[in-house]
Amino acid sequence: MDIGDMFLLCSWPILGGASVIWDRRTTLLPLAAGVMAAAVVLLVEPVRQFAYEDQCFDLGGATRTGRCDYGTLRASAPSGWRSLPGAEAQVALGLAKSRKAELQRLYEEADFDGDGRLDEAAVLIDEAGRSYSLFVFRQGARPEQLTPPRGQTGFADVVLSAREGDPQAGRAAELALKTQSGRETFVWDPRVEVWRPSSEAR
Ligand SMILES: [Ca+2]
Repeated sequence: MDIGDMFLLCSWPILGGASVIWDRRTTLLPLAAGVMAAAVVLLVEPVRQFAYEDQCFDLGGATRTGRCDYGTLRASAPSGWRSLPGAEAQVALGLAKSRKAELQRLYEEADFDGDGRLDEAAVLIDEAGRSYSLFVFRQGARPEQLTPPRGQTGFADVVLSAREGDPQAGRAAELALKTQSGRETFVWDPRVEVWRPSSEAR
């Protein structure tokens, strides 16, 4: 046995051990990567959900079963129209469904005419899915359509907001529809019981 054979004989256990470690590493590496990916998902998802709930709350909604909810229209929608949450409304109009769309506010509830009864306002979608329009449902009154039907263009940016009137402060109720091109405001005139439109540039 020469020096070369001696070296091979001595190094064999070392090489063998190294190969076992390497085999384990090749087996453990994907496992470790999987565990890390799962940990990231487990950490990121609650943070994402918390941010979504926070946004929903800031917009005046509440999350139910993980989705933002602004309330449901109790009044009967006029024939040919329906009230849908943001994401469903976007899909009905042929737009892509998205998490952001779930935060789109299309419903408001307040006492607009100051008679002590809660009234409702909603952006409704026509049954054919071709247009949307703003309606008000005051208790004891017929539904009022405040805007003409409009197509899907810019609908993803539409947001409804309302402000209850305060007769003591001389402030009338107001409905606002934020759109792509600006903000349309409708002010309640209690003397003649009509909504007066006024447009403001963004
Ligand atoms: Ca009322």
